[in-house]
Amino acid sequence: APVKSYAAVDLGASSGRVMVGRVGPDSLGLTEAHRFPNQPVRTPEGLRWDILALYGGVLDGLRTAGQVDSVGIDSWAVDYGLLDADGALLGNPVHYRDTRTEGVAEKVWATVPADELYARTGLQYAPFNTLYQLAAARESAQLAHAERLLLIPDLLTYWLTGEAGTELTNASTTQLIDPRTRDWAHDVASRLGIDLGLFAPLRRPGDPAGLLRPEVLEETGLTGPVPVTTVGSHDTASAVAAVPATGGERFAYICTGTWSLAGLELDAPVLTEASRAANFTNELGLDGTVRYLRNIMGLWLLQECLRAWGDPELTALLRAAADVPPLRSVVDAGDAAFLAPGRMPARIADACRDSGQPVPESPAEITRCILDSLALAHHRAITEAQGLADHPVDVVHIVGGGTRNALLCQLTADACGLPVVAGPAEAAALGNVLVQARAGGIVGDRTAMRQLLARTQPLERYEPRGDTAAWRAAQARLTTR
Ligand code: ADP
Ligand code: LRH
Repeated sequence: APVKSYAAVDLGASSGRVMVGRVGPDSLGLTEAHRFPNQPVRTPEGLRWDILALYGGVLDGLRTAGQVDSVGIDSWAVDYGLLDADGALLGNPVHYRDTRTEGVAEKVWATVPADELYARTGLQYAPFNTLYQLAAARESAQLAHAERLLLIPDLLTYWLTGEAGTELTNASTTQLIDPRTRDWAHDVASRLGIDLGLFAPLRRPGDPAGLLRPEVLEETGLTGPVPVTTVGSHDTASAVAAVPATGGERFAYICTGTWSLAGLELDAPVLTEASRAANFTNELGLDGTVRYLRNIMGLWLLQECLRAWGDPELTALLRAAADVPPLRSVVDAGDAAFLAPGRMPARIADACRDSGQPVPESPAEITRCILDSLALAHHRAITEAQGLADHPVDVVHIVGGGTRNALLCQLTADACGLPVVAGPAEAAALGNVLVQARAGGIVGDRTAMRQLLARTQPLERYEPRGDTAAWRAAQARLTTR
């Protein structure tokens, strides 16, 4: 039986990687060709992605990956580059943690009220949704000169192939898509003066996205033609596609990395007022599915602390955190107050003090506070999602880099009172690879993709320990202030 090779470019907020997946009808292997840091830069204008360094990393990775049957690209959501009439990039893409969107939402809601916006787009409120970024940029010279807007994976695809498109799962994070029709919300855009003509035509996972340009072939040493295939270009869409749930399982998922994205895969969006109040989002997944989930600050909290502490060794720190008494103090890991970079240990200490809890001091204590808080937020999101969507689950799948953190996985099982199946760690890359393989006819439908993952990927199972009373008490310390 044929085995094909696919390059998955997966750009996370903390690192970018080019992975090579080898897929046969009953086999799936993944190796890392190249990993490179993703280091945003604070310029006089604000926080910017170093898009040229990322593109350089992609080219280096493709060179190392060697000859492949196809290439797919996914990255973090919502951000974009603007192109002028010549197709040239206008400035460095703005980072979603940049402060330019502060206070913008209120202005948007004066035109389209928040409840109406939710009913039309199903998207959570987050200051960085593309809609608010575009509203913030409204008067800018850059936007005035722009002819095209390309989301980050679409921008890199354009640089690799010369062809422009807008991939649907990632487009669903702009807040300009109607999750019921899976098409643009034209009325919302026009009322806000957002020109949907900036966006290239919609593409769906599996659609062809062009061929590597001759210059790219030359630079990477690959022999053409090498097609680029549209994948679930939102990293979370690719990661959810790679949840190794076996048929019939009633599951919730948590994609853990810089963020924790915790929720359910549904057939239809939940657009109720209760869902809006709980700030759940309805993003689009593979094959018209809905990713009904909540954004939780995730391991960003720990990443920022590590940076403040001069990057100590993680394994030793996690071992020490495991020995700290549990649930001494917790913070609300869903609180957007933790969005911006900087001073993270102090901000966590402040949040504990303000809620009348002991203040964690050592790195081990602060790390334990973060992991307890994430587990608590995971539990809360999964519990609320089940209620709001009327969709009970029996098991929680954790995928992404956080599966390498056994303490976090165990605490999540404990807090949820449910078994956790952890893995794969490189879920986004695997989802990316499998959509390419499906387009190439190597694997079948979504269920077949998941069964292949469950058969081939190493997974870790965590059973819940103790009862959930201590977790409920900790939650009460946060919600009854
Ligand atoms: P992103 O895609 O958002 O850049 P990843 O899915 O790569 O994030 O996950 C990165 C996170 O995974 C890190 O912040 C770290 O907390 C965790 N992680 C990575 N490797 C390990 C490890 N060996 N032990 C514990 N945690 C790890
Ligand atoms: C995770 C992610 C998440 C978005 C955020 C901006 O990488 O794509 O799904 O909400 O970045």
